[in-house]
Amino acid sequence: MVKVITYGTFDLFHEGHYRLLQRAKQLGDYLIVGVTTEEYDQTRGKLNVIDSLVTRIENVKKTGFADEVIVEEAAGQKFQDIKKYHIDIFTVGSDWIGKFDYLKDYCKVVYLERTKNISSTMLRERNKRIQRIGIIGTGRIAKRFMPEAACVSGISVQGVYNPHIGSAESFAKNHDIDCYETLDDFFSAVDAVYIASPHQTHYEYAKAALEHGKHVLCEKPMTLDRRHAEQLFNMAKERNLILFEGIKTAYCPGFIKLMGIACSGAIGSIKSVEACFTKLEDEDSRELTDLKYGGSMLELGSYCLLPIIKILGADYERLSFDTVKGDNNLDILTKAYFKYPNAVATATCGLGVKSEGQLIISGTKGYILAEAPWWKTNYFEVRHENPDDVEKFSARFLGDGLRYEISDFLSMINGSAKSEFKLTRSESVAFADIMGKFLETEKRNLDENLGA
Ligand code: C2G
Repeated sequence: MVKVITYGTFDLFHEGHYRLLQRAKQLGDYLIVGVTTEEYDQTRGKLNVIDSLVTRIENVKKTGFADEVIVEEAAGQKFQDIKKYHIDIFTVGSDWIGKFDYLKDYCKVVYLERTKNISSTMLRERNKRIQRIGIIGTGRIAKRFMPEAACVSGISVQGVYNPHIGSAESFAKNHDIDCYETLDDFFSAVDAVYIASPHQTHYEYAKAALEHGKHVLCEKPMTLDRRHAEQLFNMAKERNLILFEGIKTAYCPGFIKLMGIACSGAIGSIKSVEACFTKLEDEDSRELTDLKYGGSMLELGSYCLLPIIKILGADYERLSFDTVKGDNNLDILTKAYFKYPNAVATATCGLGVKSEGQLIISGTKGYILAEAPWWKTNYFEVRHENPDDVEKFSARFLGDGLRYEISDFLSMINGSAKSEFKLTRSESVAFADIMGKFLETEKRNLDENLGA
């Protein structure tokens, strides 16, 4: 008798799960299915699981393919189960290719092709809660989105669009999703859109997506102009759609905790925020060669502006920028200075200059220090005059962290407003306004230099 084992969360049971179990059963004579507990899913960073363990087990049983259902409670259990149940074949979907090769020492490992499209008929009939998402753009950040989206229950990445069809095709092939020749075809296949294209294209794509009735998660900076940001938010509101700027830091648990502590009075009244993020880029990279939309501020500014605007607001009295330029006149280092009625702030970002990337929030009773990479907040300290008086805080930050914003995006689509405070519409508009002011200042400086 050939014994097969497979595992999964099987949340919001859908045709991908059904087909996986059907083929798993066909691999042998006896199929054991391990269903994950909520606790295990939390530790492995799977977010937004909706159905209870009991419901998920029932759904697996209803298929009739499982001869036995067990519960998967912890990492490392797979190896034990293989020994305990004398398993011949371990199988799982192709979204896990390579990840379970270590089990090959104990049994055969088979990756079954994952089901590419969760069909709309099935969604309509059985499960309206799964959102089909499409990606616009095929760059680095789009690649990171794929494994992160796989950690969020209730979302299915359907396909990708890029006007350079060759790039779309190879991305689709690598990630086992569809690609589309026209934007219309793309929009008709999805419920929501993730925009990960070059900065200057965000506005047009977001507008088109909203016009097609799609929810939008847009990479930062969402737009480079206040009016554009306002217009998009108005369009989303009129159409009852979610528009969400993807600054991952804003949604990660550690940063939310840090904001909570900062605003709790623990360091008194806040008088200064200093945020610095530097990341040395290759001289030939897009970030350092795109003369119109490259440079440090447009690339990294959103992260540094986030704690400043969240804590001190957008009613600053004065804002100015100083930049250091590379040979091609792009800013390799930018400092933005904010003067508030009773506080100050600086945002420092560099693609061609390296520095200590810290977030320091100073108050009348103490300060908060978050070391780099504070934009992936997993640890920070609250310090006081007495150097021994240090409170330490830590929080989980899993993977690339995009899963947190994806999960919040999804829960907003599903009607929960609980995540709205993490990055508000007016904060996003303030960021767009600052980016616009930065571009204007740069243009003015360039004109003056040319005139001189
Ligand atoms: N699956 C699929 N097609 C889809 C979606 C999922 O074939 N469109 C497969 C997955 O590859 C997995 C199974 O269905 O083999 C269950 O998927 P999930 O519920 O998403 O569980 P997962 O997080 O993949 O758990 O220990 C847990 C396992 O390692 C995998």
